Amino acid sequence: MNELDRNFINALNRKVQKTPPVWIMRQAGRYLPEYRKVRSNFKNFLDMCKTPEVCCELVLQPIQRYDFDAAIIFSDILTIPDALGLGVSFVEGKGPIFSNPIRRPEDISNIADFNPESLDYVYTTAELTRKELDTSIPLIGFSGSPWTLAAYSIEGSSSKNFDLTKSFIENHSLDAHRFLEILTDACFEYLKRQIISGVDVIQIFDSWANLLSDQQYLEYSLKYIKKLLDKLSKDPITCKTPTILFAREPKCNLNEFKLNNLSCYGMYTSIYPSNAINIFEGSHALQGNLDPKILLDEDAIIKETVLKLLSKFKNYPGYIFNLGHGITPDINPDKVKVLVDAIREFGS
Ligand code: 1CP
Repeated sequence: MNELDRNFINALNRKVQKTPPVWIMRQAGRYLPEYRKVRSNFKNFLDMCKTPEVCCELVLQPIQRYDFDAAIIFSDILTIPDALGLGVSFVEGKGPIFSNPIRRPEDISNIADFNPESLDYVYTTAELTRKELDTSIPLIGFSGSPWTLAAYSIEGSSSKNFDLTKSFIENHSLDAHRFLEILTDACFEYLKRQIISGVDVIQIFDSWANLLSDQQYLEYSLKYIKKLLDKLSKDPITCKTPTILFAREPKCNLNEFKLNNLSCYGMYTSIYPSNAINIFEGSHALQGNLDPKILLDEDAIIKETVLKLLSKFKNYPGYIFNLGHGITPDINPDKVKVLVDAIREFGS
C-alpha cells in the first residue's frame, strides 16, 4: 500500500487526522443504478455472490463513483450457513430463506463439517479485487458474528422478533452454545482464508445483537466474538490484520466492547458520540455513526449533520466516518456525494 494514502489504516492505528477516512456500510448495493443493472442478470442473489468477476466489479462501483477510502468484498454474511448445508436462497421481497434451518438439537448434530474450501468463490473475489483495486485502497473482508449467523440459521429467515431463535436458546441453551462454537470456528477459518487472499482489514457484523438482553448478549454473542478475536490474534497469518466490530444496538454497557485484539468499534446509530468518546478514551478507533435516514434530507441538512459529527470526533485518535447502519435502497446516490464532499471539505 502507498504510504501517503493510508488514511484508513492510520485511523485504525489510532492517529488523529485532519480529514477522516470514509466508507459506508452496504456501499455496493441496491441504491446504485449500476448495481441494479448487474443484479438484473441473476435470479438468485447467491448465484451472483458465487461469480467472482461480477463481485469484483460490484466492489469497485462505489469506489469509482465516490473515491471511498476503503472497499469491502462483495458477498454476504450468509455464505457460512449456506456452506454448512442449511440451504440459503434469497427470495425477492422476502430476504433470505433457509431450506434446512436449525429447529431441533439433532439438527446441530447433523450439520456438515465446515469445509472452508467450499467458499473458494469468496477468496477468488478477494484475490481478483485486490489485483484490480488501486494499491492505496484497503480491502475489507467480513463475516457475521457467530450469534447473528446462529439467529438466521435457527429462524430460517429474517424476522422482526426472531421468536423461534429466542425460544431455542431458552429451551436448548447447551445446544445453542454447541452451535455457536461451530460457527466461531467456521468464521475463523473463513476470515483467515480471506486474509490469505488479500484482504487488509476484517469487519465482524453483529447485526442481531439487539435481540438479546444485557446478560444474554455477554453469554451468547460477546463470548464468541471474543473467542474469534482471540483466535485471530494467535494465528501467525491473521494476527496483524486490524479488526472492526459493528454491533446493532447491543443492550450491554459500551465498556464491554473495549476488547483486547479489537482495533475499532463500529457505533450503531443510537450511540451518542460523546458517550463513546468518554468510554473508549482512545483505547480503540471508532467508526460511525450518521443515521442513514439523514441521507433522505436536503443537502444543507446532510452537510450540517456531517459537520457536527466530524467536529465531535475532531481530536479523537482514530476516527473513521461511516453510517450507523447500512445504507438503504431508497437513498439517492447523489446524496452520498454530498456526504463525501462535506467530509473532504472539512479537513482541507
Ligand atoms: O437483491 C439484492 O440485491 C440483495 C441485497 C443484498 C446485498 C447488496 C443482500 C441480501 N446482501 C448484499 C451484500 C452484502 N451484505 C454486503 C456487501 C455489499 C457492501 O457492503 O458493499 C455485505 C457486507 C453484507 C452483509 C450483510 N448481509 C449483513 C450485515 C450488514 C447489516 O446490514 O447489518 C446482513 C444482516 C446480511 C443479511 C442480508 N443479506 C441480504 C439481505 C436482504 C439481508 C438482510 C435480511 C434481513 O433483513 O434480515
